[in-house]
Amino acid sequence: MGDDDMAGDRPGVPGNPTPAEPTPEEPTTPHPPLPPKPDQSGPRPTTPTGVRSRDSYAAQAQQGDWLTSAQGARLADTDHSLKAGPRGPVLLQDHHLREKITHFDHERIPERVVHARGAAAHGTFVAYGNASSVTKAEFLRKGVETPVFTRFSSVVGSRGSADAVRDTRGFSTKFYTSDGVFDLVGNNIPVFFIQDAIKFPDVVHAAKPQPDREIPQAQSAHDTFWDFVSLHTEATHHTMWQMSDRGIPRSFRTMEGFGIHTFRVENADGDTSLVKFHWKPTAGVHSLIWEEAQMINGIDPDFHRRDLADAIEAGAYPEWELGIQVFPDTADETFEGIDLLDPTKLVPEELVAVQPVGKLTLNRNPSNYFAETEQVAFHPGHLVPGIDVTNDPLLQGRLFSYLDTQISRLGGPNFSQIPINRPHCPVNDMFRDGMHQTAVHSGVAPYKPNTMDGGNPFAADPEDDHTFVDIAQELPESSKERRSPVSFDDHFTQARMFWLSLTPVEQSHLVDAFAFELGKCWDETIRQREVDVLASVDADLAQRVADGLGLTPGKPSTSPAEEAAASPALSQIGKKWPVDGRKVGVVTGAKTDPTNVVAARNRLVEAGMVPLIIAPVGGRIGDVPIERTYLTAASSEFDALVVLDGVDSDPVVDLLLSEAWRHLKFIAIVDDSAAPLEESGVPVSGPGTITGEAVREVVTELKESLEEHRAWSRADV
Ligand code: HDE
Repeated sequence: MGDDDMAGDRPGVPGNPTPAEPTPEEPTTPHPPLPPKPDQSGPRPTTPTGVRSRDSYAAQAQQGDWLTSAQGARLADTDHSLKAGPRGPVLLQDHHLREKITHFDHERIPERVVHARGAAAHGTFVAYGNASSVTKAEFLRKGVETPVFTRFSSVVGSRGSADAVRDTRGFSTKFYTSDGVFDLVGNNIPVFFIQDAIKFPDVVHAAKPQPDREIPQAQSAHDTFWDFVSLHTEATHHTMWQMSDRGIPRSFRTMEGFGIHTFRVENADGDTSLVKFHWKPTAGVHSLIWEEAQMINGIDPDFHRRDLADAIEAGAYPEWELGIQVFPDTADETFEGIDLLDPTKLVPEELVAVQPVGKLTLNRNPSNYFAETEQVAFHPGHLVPGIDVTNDPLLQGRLFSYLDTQISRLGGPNFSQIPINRPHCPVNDMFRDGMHQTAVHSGVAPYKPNTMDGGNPFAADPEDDHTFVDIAQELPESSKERRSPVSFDDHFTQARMFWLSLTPVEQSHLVDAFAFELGKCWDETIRQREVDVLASVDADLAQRVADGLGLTPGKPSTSPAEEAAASPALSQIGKKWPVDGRKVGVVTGAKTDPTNVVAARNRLVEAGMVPLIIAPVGGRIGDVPIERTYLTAASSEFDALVVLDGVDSDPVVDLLLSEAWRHLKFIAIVDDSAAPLEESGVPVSGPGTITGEAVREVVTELKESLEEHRAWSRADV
């Protein structure tokens, strides 16, 4: 039998599944002539940032042009139940009514127990090739392009919760590689709450809404959360990140991602290394301001979801570089005293640089939320040749959990046959039957060894780089026990490192977040206990949080933080980033010169930003459409404001300007627009205020300023 025969990838080879055929575009039975299609030449539905392509609607349409039953019978009426006369009772024999309602009754599946609220997109990943020195993973070979599906999520809230809550975010990518599916299921925070998977139900039960009243939704600002984390101090490092600006990202597009755990990789020569995965957004790492986030949750609960979809729709494709930190695979799995198996620790980039190994571009929105974003099933055990797990006890537990949860969420063991989960390479797994089986398997011998199907499937060659072989690892002699390594005991030093790495304005946000969250706890002993925990991290931090709560910090624990060096890479402030896709509100008034409106729009577009024209009422100014009226404009939608000439004072304009000011947004003023500013109490020449005679001048200066994201010099710290 030749190599080709052994490939085992063709339908019809005994034992192979016949892959479910893609749904045909057209029904197979001939139609009588169809009625003319409805006129679709009218204006297209628009999204806030642009025109939605008709294709995305077309893709949602079902096959054919007729309304049919689930069995394909054409229907003439789906608006009326079958009744004994127009005023009579509904008849049990109404099979269409019963079929329609029965299906509707079962439309919901269990939401994810964590990460229920999410948004996703399709894209591609292109490898730079430099990772091949440490891993033989095919998708990391130079120039290889791999289709991907990435899902972002919050953790605590339920499926309908708001996007801009203070929480950790999930960042999961499914790589459909030619060697099988690889899932990188990470977060936007590089460390985790717990060190051992057995504590996951505890931390999640503590963070979820309290069981008596099922409140608060999607918040950690409540007693049970702080009760748990103040007692379980290994959570401290993660909690510091969550209370920092990282807990309220500006956009999924401006989040870093982290695989958290250390993975073991193997190159083509059989050499192994330990690696940590990082995602670096090309748009920079940016966050919201807490008051702004709270407003957004009321004004636009879909803020992150909308931002991702709109950006892709507008062609501003979100991008990240995948990076790796590489460590020698030593017997103690430790680097410079940092235990690489402890998921509450990171390795500062100043010690080991993050090397970019490829680029992810998200360029297509899902056609159907449920089919794709809801049904996608990630699993850290979806590995490819060249990448393997380590003994991190958190990762080990995840290897059980993700498969297990899909069985109840997706209704059985065949979830990998759902289109979004299907590998893009041949599958010949000998798994048979089960709920929702869609493959029509041929052959009679789904067992091994066999002769009945000619021996198929055949074991792959372990020497072949495309075969998954578990990377061998010698284990030290040990006893069976429930215990963590002593090196896991330091809960505070890296929390202190994080605190020391933040700029003063970031530190003050973190202090305010602790004071806010603990201030929402009813039980004073819980507030006090967390302040005492912070005393083990840093005395200044603990004192400032205590001041906000009217408390006095207790003594540090017997094993407080050791001296720590700052890691400047952990701060989000001080760098410059591209401004592409940033939204700028252009405030106009009844007397604004239309030529200035055109100029502002054109200059902002040329500079890569997205202008949104705001006017007292809707319509057009000259040829320029008005995108927001004084009724629909909200400051939280804009990264900056440009105020044009001829704007009269108005309560809405006052509010827009004063909120933008409080939230450290740049405000650019053209010509004689000082009057509305004075009315709103915004200083005309304060930090982050740009004034100029001409539109060109202020837009140029605005672009340079916005590269720093916010007017940090305005912050009151
Ligand atoms: Fe998860 N996690 N997790 N988790 N996790 C799930 O799987 C779990 C952990 C993460 O967009 C669930 O399909 C355990 C760390 C993301 O679909 C579940 C433990 C990290 C997502 C589950 C962890 C994550 C999940 C719920 C402790 C960052 C969303 C539904 C060992 C590295 C994926 C599902 C998506 C989802 C279990 C810890 C990230 C229940 C037991 C650490 C991004 O299986």
